[in-house]
Amino acid sequence: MWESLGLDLEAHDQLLQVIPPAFGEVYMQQKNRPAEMEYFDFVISEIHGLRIQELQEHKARGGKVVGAFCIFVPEEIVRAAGGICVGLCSGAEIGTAQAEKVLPRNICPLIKSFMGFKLGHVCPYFESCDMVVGETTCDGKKKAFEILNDYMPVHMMETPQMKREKDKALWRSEVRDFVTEMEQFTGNNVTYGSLKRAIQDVNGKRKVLARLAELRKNIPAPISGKDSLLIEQIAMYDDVDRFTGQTAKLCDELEERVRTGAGVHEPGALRIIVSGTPMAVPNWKVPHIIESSGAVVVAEELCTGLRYFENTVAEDGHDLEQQVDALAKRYLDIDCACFTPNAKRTDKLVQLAEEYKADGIIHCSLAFCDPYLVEANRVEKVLKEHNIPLLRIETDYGQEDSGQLKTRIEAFFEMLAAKKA
Ligand code: BJ8
Repeated sequence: MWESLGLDLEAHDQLLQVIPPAFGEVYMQQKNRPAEMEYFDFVISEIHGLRIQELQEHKARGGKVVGAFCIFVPEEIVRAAGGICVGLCSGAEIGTAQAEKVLPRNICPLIKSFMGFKLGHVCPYFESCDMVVGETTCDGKKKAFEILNDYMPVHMMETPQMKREKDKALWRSEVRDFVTEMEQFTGNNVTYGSLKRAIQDVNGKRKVLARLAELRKNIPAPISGKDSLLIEQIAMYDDVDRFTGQTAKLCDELEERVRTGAGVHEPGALRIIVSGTPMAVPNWKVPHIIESSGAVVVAEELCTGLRYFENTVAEDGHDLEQQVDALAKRYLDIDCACFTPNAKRTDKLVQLAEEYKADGIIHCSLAFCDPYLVEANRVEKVLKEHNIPLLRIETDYGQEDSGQLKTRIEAFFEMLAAKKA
C-alpha cells in the first residue's frame, strides 16, 4: 500500500521509528488512565495503517481526500461533497534538508515540517490527498502554499486579517466559492440536505469534545492533559462518526470518575492551561514536561484544542445560502493570532483561567511564529492586569531544549506553589 502511494519507504521507516517509542515514553507510563483511552492508543498504533487503508478504499470508490493545515478550512463542505477532510499534522522534524532547499532556514517548524513531509514523500496522509486547501492566515504559510502548489493541487482560501463587516463579506464569499470548488473537484453537488447532515455530524464531533473539556473543569481532573491533547489531535483525521462515538464512551467513563471523585493526579496538583500555536502529532513535548513535573494540563487554548471545537455551526439554515452564512460566521469566530485586533483571545484566556480553576498559563509558541510570539505581549499584559501567572515559551520540534524547558517550567511551578500556599 505504501509503495503504491509513492512513499519513500526508507524515510517513512525512519518516521515510524520515531512515533511508537515517543508515544510509549510519553503515554504508556501514565498512571490511572481511563480504560476508554484504549481506542485512541489503537488509532495511534495504526496511525499509518487502518486509517490510510480507509482513505484508499474511499479513493477506490471514486471519493476524494482533501488535506488541510488550518482549522479555518470548513470540513463540513468537503464532507457534504462526499470527500474526506484530513488535518495534516506536521508535528515532526522530518525532511528538513529537502524543505530547506525551497524555504528559508529560519521559518516556523510547522511550515518546514509540511514542506519536508511533502518533498520527502514520508506521510501517507499527505500522499493520499488529492488536494490541499491552504489559507492566507500567516505570511509563511501563505507563501509556502505557492511552493506546495508546484507539487500538488492547492486551493487557497483568503482568510481576512480583521473582522469588520467588509472582512466578513469577503470571508463569506470565500466560503461560498469553496462550495463550488468542492462540487467541481468531487463531481458531486453540495445540496441543502448533504450540507445539513455534514454540519450536524461535525457539530456532533465538536460537541463531544466540548463535553470532554467540560469534564476537565472538575477537581481532581479525571483525565490527563496529554490524553486530552491526543484525542484533540486524532479528531483532525479520524472517521467523524466513529470518533464521536468513542469520545462519548470515554466521557461516560469520565463522568463516573467525577461522580466517585477519581482523578489522574496527586491531590493539590497545579492546574495549568496551555495556550498558543497548534501542537500536532507527535509534538507532545511541553505537555509531557508539564505533567511529568507534577502538574496537570486542564485545557488547551490551541487549534488542537478549544479553538477547534468551542463554537458550532447554527443548524437552522433554511437553504444552502443560509447554511453558508452560518458556516462563515462560525469560522470567523476563531480567534487566531493572525487577526488584529484580537482582544477576544486574551479576554477568553482570563475567562478560561477562572472556569478551569487554573493556577497559571503557559504560552507556548513555535519558533519564528510572528503572530503568536508578538501577541504574547498582549496576553502577558492582560493576564497581569488580572493577576494570572504566565510563563512564555518559544520552542520547536527538536528535543534539544527539553532540559532547559523543564528547568523553566519547574521554576514557574515553584512560584505558583508558593503563591497557592
Ligand atoms: S487558526 S493558529 S491552524 S493559522 S505556527 S504556520 S501561524 S507561523 S498554525 Fe494556525 Fe490556522 Fe491560526 Fe490555528 Fe503560521 Fe504561526 Fe507557523 Fe501557524
